[in-house]
Amino acid sequence: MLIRHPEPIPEREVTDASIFLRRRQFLQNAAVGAAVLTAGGPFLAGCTDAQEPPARGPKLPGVKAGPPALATDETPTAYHDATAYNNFYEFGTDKGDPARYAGSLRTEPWSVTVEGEVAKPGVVPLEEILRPHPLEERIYRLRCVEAWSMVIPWVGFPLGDLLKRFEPTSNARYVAFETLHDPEQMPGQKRRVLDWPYREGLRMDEAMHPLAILAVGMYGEALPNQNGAPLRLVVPWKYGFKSIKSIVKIRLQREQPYTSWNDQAPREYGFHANVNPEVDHPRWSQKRERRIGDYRKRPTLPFNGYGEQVASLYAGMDLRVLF
Ligand SMILES: Nc1nc2c(c(=O)[nH]1)N[C@H]1C(S)=C(S)[C@@H](COP(=O)(O)O)O[C@H]1N2
Ligand SMILES: [Mo]
Repeated sequence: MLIRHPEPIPEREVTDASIFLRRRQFLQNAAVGAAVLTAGGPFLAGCTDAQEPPARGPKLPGVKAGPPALATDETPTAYHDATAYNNFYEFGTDKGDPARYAGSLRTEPWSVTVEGEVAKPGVVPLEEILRPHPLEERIYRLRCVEAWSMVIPWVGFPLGDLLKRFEPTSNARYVAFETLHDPEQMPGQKRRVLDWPYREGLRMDEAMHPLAILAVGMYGEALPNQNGAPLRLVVPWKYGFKSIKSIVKIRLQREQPYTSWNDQAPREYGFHANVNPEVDHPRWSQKRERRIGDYRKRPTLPFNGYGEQVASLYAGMDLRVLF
């Protein structure tokens, strides 16, 4: 049985997702506070504040600001919302499942297989993948096909800079990506909700576009597992499902690759999947979106607001078929 992206819940029926999340965080913190109190100690008694943020990791060193022309000045989504309201079906299909269960993913050691139409294929340890690339902060909008959105300050580097190192041949017209497939670490893979592993792909020209990045962090810190540690794709002008998480394989090839959502439900999810408010999903409108943290919906922008940068990639194509 195929589990699809859930239909967005009508505005009037929801408590805003972030309010829901904060409420749950409040309960968690209350539990932690209670445990601390039971342990006693005058010093720890001060830690019962329900607003206490969850433990955060160390800052990634040496992160520069990315090109200002590629950043949005919109306010980033609250860290808690971006790390507790996720789609990562390898850990379950509820929005809170990835945060709850992704702790079983082992991100060290990690290596990435780069193969296909390249002069220098290899199985490359993550350290080696990252070594030559300065890390940049890129503050991007993320628009999920389910009609919610966030603003996330990613830390990463251009995908194209990595691909060039492997010397693509003239036959490299597409790039295919795969997520880890290991049901012991990713218990959601024990259910056939998707044809595992999760796979995505880009045309070569899309992959070489400076907006397309590989992220290793967010909010200045290493990626939490639920956001796709240790390495995930971010393609901000496309629906979020293109931005594949926890990548173990990158294959350059002549043919358009298999991609999980498009191949399993082609009438609902396109290969290109460029954000397009004019093309409704068969089960809901794409005209507006709920920015997590806001109450009212806002209009969705063509190419998620990145048209100035990327529209030329699709010159002459019928944008309605690009959903
Ligand atoms: N491997 C994998 N990658 C994935 C998904 C997934 O289920 N598995 N979900 C996608 C979807 S639908 C979205 S909206 C984004 C969500 O990214 P975030 O949780 O970091 O906001 O991840 C994408 N990448
Ligand atoms: Mo999504």
